[in-house]
Amino acid sequence: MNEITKQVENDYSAKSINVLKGLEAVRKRPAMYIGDVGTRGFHHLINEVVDNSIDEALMGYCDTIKVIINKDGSVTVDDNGRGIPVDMHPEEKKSALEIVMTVLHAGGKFDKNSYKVSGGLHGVGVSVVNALSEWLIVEVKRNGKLYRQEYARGVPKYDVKEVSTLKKTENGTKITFKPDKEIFKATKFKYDTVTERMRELAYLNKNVTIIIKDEIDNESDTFHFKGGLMEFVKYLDEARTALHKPVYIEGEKEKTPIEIAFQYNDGYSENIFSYVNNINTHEGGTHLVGFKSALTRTMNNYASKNNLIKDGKITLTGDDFREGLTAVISVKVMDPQFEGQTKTKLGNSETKTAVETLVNEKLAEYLEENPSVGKKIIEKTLRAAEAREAARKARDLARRKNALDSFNLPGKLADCSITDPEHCEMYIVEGDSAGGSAKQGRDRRFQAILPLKGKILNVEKAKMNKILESSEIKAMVAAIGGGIGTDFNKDNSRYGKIILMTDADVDGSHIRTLLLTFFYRYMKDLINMGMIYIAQPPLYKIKKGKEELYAYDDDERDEILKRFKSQGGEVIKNEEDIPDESEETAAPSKMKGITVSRYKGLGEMNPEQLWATTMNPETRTLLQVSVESAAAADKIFETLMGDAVEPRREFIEKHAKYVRNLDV
Ligand code: 0RA
Repeated sequence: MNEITKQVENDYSAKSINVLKGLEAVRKRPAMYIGDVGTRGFHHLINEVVDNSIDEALMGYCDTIKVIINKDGSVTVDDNGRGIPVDMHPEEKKSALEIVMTVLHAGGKFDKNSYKVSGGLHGVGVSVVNALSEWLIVEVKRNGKLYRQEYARGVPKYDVKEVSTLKKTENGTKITFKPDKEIFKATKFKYDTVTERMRELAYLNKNVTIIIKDEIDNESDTFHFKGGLMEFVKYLDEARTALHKPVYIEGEKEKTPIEIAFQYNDGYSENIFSYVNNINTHEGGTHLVGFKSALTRTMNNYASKNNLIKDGKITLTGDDFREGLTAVISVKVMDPQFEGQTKTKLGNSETKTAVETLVNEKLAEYLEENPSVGKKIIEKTLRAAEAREAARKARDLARRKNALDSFNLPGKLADCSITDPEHCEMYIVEGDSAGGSAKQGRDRRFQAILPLKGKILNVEKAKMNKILESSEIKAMVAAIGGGIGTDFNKDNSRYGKIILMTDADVDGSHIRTLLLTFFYRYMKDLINMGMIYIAQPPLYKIKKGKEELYAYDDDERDEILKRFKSQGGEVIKNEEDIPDESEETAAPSKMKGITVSRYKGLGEMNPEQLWATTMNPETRTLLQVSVESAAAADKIFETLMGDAVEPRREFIEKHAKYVRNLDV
């Protein structure tokens, strides 16, 4: 062997070792690459693969993406893009395909000029999915041939091989992977979770058709929206009454492709969703700032030019122009800089100028051509300005009475003794009797209890001044202490966790939805920062002799019953309608009897039981409320709480089987 080949050999083995080290790093700390190993990270695997196909589509090479949840729990993502290159890499002596599939962040090296993401959790590359999969198979159609390679936990089983010759020049990439159960707790992809993102991607990329199929639950959908964001906005406002057809703006400025659609409805909330390279920028950023300032400026110019503000005293502010506004802004940025606490805030300053210039230009044009829409918007905005004035007065009045101030804590709040918010939590409890038990059962050092009487106001249908008159809402605002609405500042929250504890019945879930709607609309940052939780009280108490166990769902109850029965017990008292043959042949009242009782409300538990089952941090389970897709959450609240009856009926019928544990 001469010197040169030896050198190559050494490099080659060194590189192989690096690949293994890379895979090991991903498997050791998966959360660093995909956020977490819970349901979210699990579903993120699909998004990661689909994002690569979407990148192909963005460059105009791919128009159809199929996502299939297979019977064995694996997922196939199949696109008709160019196909991952398969040629040999001269230095590494490996197929480019193998490198893309096994080396962290290798994808970008082959393909520089695209709108890819830098930073954040997206765009880590398909090699991460490979490393976290029990097995993965990639098939590439390219150069009139079909190529294949398989991997086990990221390690290739064989070199890339040519499998067959294709008749015509078909191109594409097909990736099938099975998430590794050594890494993920979840094993089943939820159709609705996957669908939500696929629908969103189809709205954001109007040239793409996305087909999704679930071979386990036999569901499927095809998404293709010719109208792009125009249709997205209509979909978001389906349950609202729109005042006009969506305004649609599309163009490119400073090499930044920009697409925007918006419309006004007869409601009061502001719903603007912004995206950069298909990623939801929850915290907004320069593209959003550009849009807002162009909207305010152009609309104000239009109003004064056409003498639409008769009362000289009124000035229309940005907030006025966003009341009842539903908008989606999508930009494609070459080198996006993400900032903010969750890295979802765009920082590129040139993007502000780009969006602002385009909207100023196109919106002015649109208003000239559609004067009736312009007039309607200005009228709506004038009413918003009047309501704002009324709300300001109501807030001032409430403030003067200190009603919203945490200096004046509500009487029914049982506060905790520690004051460091990071260690404090507040339970919002349905009803005075459960509130009483919670007050006695709690650890008063760090747990505060705020009992609420029955149903709170539906904020989806109320204006700010009405909201500020509601005593239950005033109590929550004062107890939390961070203000409300545009004034809200999560850093002033007196508690790090706010836990909703409602009964496990229809009323309880309604109250919970009302509370979540309130937090989503008026203290959204608490949700963004994961500070809102839902308590999980048990559904059953199962007793055998002195032993008492709690079950949080039917499966757990059956599990416990099975164990008790195997120890020689028989159900003697079944207070619930449990289909159970042993009920018929109830045992004589011997010691071995089992009692099953169902908790109908929190109030049925005594303070000790409530502590042990639901409040003790060592043993309780809490559900953290997160907004996976803000657009989807908005739609859920609007549909469940809004005026339109038909979409609500449809929604409930479609989701009837999920509504029991509907998470937003
Ligand atoms: C690297 C380079 C090129 C395409 C791709 C990767 C690619 C990756 C994935 C993942 C799923 N589908 C995909 N399709 C393509 C460019 C290839 C060229 O220049 O022809």
